[in-house]
Amino acid sequence: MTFGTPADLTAYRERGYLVIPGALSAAGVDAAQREIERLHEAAGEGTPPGETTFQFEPHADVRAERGRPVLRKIERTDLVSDLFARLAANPRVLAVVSAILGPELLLFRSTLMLKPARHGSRHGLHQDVAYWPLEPPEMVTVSIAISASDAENGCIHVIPGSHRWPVGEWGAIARRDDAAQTDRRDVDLSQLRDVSLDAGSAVLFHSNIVHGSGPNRSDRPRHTALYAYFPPTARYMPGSGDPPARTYPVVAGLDGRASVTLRAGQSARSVHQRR
Ligand SMILES: O=C(O)CCC(=O)C(=O)O
Repeated sequence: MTFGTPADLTAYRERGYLVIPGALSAAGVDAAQREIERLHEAAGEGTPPGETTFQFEPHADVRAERGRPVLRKIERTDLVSDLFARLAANPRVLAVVSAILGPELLLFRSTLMLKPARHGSRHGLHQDVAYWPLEPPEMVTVSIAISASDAENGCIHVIPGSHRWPVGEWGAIARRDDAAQTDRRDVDLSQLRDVSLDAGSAVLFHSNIVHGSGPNRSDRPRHTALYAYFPPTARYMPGSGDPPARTYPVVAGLDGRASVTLRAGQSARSVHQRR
């Protein structure tokens, strides 16, 4: 099946998101699920040095269950897992992302969002660009379902078309299961749409779209591998909580270099040309 057709891109531009069926084969899903098991064991041994972080589920009443840590997410999976590093360059996903952002791509995030059975908490509504230090804020996130996801186990939900809204303030993202999806009064929650996915399918969304996810009230886990991509023209504009420089992996282009370190005001294009 071809992805990234003109019709797909028109749908993406209108709604701000697009489902990519079958990004991963059944064997690919099995391997990713086994890798998540392995990472849970690594998390039990403590967070490795560097940028990778294992974040425990803040709203679970236990830190571990049956000997396994109850994790909410793992950031910079590309540094601790060859499998999740390679998955960032999944050809079906990259075909669509490069049709939107261009052929040269860097990775802003490589994250596992984890919702163990009965534990994953609510992810409040937000726009990613409100938190990300890149200008212009034209990025694409892809969330690849490693387990089937639906409203019962806390799938992603989006407000179609909200990628055209101005960037707003959203408050806390990690929320208790019984908390509201947002504290904002001006957001019409009847517009929210659940994006159910089969294991191996993916949803690609604009970095300005209003989205979040529900709690996991089921006996099934809901795990997803999330990648955010940006083009080499985007400039690093650190806010007060950001480091003065950050190194980003290159996924495609820039003459095959592995990563680029950006200081305030720099883009990967300007740094690469100066080599
Ligand atoms: O996958 C989820 O549960 C939500 C992820 C999300 O909204 C984000 O990381 O920006």
